[in-house]
Amino acid sequence: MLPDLSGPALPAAVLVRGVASTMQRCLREGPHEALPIDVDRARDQHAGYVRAVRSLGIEVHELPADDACPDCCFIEDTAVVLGKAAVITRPGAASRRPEVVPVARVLERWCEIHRMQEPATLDGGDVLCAGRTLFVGISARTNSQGAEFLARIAEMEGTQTVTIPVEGALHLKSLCTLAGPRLLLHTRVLDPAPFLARGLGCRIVPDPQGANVLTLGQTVLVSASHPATSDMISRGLGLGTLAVDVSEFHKADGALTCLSIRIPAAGCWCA
Ligand code: CIR
Repeated sequence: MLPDLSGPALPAAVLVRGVASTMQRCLREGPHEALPIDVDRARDQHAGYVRAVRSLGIEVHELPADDACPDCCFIEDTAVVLGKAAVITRPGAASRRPEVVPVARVLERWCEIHRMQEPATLDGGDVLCAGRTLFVGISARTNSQGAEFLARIAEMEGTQTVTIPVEGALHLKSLCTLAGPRLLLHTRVLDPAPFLARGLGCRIVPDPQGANVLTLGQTVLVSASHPATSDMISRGLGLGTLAVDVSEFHKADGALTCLSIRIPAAGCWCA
């Protein structure tokens, strides 16, 4: 079934995963790499994120953290849900591969499962679904075999795939996300040409690290660390925003989308 692009794009449910007590040992290479991570604060912020999602009337399923997986709260990277299909990824970082096991077990309840195999690698942070087009970043974490695997499943769901080379950022969605099925918010360093070519409107966000927002229905969740971006979205674009403090996750190269997997309602698009 092709997704309905006129609807409110509210996911049927969202999966999140708790913060490991070992989170200080997570993978990091971004601008905040040297800053210590406060795990208790990260847990409070995670609870705030869950509250914000629930406040929109969305059902949230929380998987417990695993201390053997310091990055486990970044659940987005472990699976991509497309219509009735869920692709269980093979994350680009070997240390993150065990994270997929409990995620697959939960998604099995709702979706038809497709497991990515070696040598394919893909992180969900590299996948941006804009209505009937899937943009997949080819990055240090996602290779062309991973993108091809996903493209085959997407095609069965009526969605075409376009690959985008990602440089100077961890994932494609570190550089751009959607404020609606046809509106891309991106940083200055991303070339919008492939998105414009497929009919998307493109707007630059003022904060260099501010492009990762999470659109849920009519509301755009924005990091409280990026007030100028929030202002641009609310005043400039006239969209409803909700500021969420995710500063501890920024220190680990994460932001808003990475903390959840969105399960679209039947026949609907969601970010
Ligand atoms: C990592 O390097 O894999 C984690 N520390 C951060 C992952 C963020 N994921 C995402 O934005 N989708």
